Amino acid sequence: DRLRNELPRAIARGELYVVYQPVVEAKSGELVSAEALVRWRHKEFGELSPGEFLPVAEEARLMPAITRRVMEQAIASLAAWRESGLSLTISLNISAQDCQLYGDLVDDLSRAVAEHGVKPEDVEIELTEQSLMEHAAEDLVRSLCQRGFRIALDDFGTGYASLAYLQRFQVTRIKIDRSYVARLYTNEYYERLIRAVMALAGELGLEVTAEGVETAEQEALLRAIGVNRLQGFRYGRPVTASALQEVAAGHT
Ligand code: G
Ligand code: G
Ligand code: MN
Ligand code: NA
Repeated sequence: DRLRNELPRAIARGELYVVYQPVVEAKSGELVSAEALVRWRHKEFGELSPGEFLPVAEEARLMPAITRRVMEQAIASLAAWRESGLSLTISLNISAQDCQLYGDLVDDLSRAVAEHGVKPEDVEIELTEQSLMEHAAEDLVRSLCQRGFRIALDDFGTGYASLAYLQRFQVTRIKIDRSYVARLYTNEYYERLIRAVMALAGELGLEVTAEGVETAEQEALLRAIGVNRLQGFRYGRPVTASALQEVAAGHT
């Protein structure tokens, strides 16, 4: 189909770009981090979301080419924020296909942070349970940790064998999938589930971020439960790097 044919050139021409969604500290409400999310500015179709073109990229085995550019742009943005006095961290999504095919990922990422003068500790890599099931994931995660990058388990609760993976991989953060947050007030079960995740995280010394926070009620409950960080439309939609800087200015 058309997207499939156009994607390689779109990547080469830089039609893919990165937007950043704010992440706040639950206690203070302070902006502390941002998640990098890829977009495609298509000449005819306008802005395409990952849901529309990442499946095409997977099929064409183009995820590593995309991830390379997302990493480069995101690290450059992180450096720009920090130069302007904004002390944020950043998180990047790595797909299962990256684990399989992107052999130079850690080298490329290390080079990017070195070139831009940022610390690996300020870069968090989000992997899904599906990614961790890849054979190559164990070496990849170990090598990322050795270089000082942080590891987050994304979309927590939507995959398999989460508990085993928390032990086996050096995960430092769990991101609770937004489907759980969305159901918080529809069913008491979900509140108990998030409390259970917090207890588990406490035992294992992990931090927890809740995704998809939209309402004041959700925020109040998640804060009361002790979730560390909050992300969602309540704090902002994904925006360009410079727009995030303005969000931060309004924040303080
Ligand atoms: O930005 P949006 O809310 O539409 O993101 C949809 C999904 O696409 C998210 O679940 C996210 O994990 C995934 N995604 C967004 N950007 C990237 C990226 O750069 N790499 C990978 N692997 N996944 C991404
Ligand atoms: O990495 P992940 O797959 O979780 O990507 C986050 C996705 O969730 C993005 O597509 C983003 O646009 C979306 N998103 C972020 N915040 C919210 C929110 O508060 N509500 C909803 N419905 N979606 C959100
Ligand atoms: Mn994510
Ligand atoms: Na997620």
